Amino acid sequence: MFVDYASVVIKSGNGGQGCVSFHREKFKPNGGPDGGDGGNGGDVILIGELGMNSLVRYRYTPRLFAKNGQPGMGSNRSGKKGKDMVVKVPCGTILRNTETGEILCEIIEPGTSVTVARGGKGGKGNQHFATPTKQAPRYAQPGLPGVEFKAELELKVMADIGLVGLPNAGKSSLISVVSHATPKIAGYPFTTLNPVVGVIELSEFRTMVMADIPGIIEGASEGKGLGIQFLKHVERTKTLLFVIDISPYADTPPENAFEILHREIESFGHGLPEKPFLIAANKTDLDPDATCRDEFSNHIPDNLKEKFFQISTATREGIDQLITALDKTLHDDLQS
Ligand SMILES: Nc1nc2c(ncn2[C@@H]2O[C@H](COP(=O)(O)OP(=O)(O)OP(=O)(O)O)[C@@H](O)[C@H]2O)c(=O)[nH]1
Ligand SMILES: [Mg+2]
Repeated sequence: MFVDYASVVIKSGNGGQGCVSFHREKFKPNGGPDGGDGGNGGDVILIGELGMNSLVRYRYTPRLFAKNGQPGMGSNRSGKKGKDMVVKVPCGTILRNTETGEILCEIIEPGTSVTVARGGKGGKGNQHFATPTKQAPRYAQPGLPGVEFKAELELKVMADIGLVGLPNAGKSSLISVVSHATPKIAGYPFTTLNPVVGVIELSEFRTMVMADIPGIIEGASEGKGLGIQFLKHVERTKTLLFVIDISPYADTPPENAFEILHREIESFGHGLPEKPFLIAANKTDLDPDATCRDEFSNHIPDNLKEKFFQISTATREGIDQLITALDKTLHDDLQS
């Protein structure tokens, strides 16, 4: 199941109580105050996790509670800090306060961490309150309470490039050859059920992020197949890449596939039809004499010819040229 939404309760830990205690030792009456401080309560921290692509675990464990700080003890021993609650989330997750609707944070990069609820401060032990006139204070601070609120986690996959294609076109195969992503690949439709994100390494330490989403079929906008709700995951991408199976074994002729994809994107709207795009004609290894791809290419209007790339994820033919072109499209988009 792919879950891109979870209602949770966030609670940071309470600070531990400061301690009232006096030093005791044989033959040393009236030892001074030695009550230790309470430990601070644990924080609730969101952290972006590479390779995670669903919020499903928070449907089952919605209570994101950090631990309370331990109380202080005698002999100046401080209480332990409460354990933080580290909440791993997929990149592209936002956290919203349910009551106010305020967006508290957005995790974009893997490894980014944001403290969303700070633990209460531990109380000071009585050792801090001794004064020349009051050498035996019987007072220590209580710990401060943590914070608690209801919130919503919501995921929208973040990527530069969104792969759009019919089932079996080879979208997952493409992301697996250009990045370290390891999606499931198989020769039956709807192999991909959850969006998968892969990072493509370019020269000079630059990267671009690609999102593989489930296949779209004709009528998806009316709910056929897995529907088009997954297109919302490419809403935030800058460029779309239509992946089209041009092999003689394709279930749908490539020119029809291209039209279907365009129609479904139009029905979905949300800015997708206006996005720049490229077309990857995949599985050229199954078209050795180039008849299929030439025929498809003849159907492509002249003004789209420069967007047309022939690739094979099996032999890697044309992959480097495609990556270079995607990089350029992103670059041009940035400058415009
Ligand atoms: N010969 C050949 N087979 C390919 C190529 N690319 C993908 N395939 C095969 O096509 C089938 C479908 O590949 P996937 O990558 O799972 O396709 P998909 O578009 O992700 O499919 P869904 O997730 O179902 O939408 C698999 O059996 C792949 O091995 C290619 O370039 N050449
Ligand atoms: Mg797939």
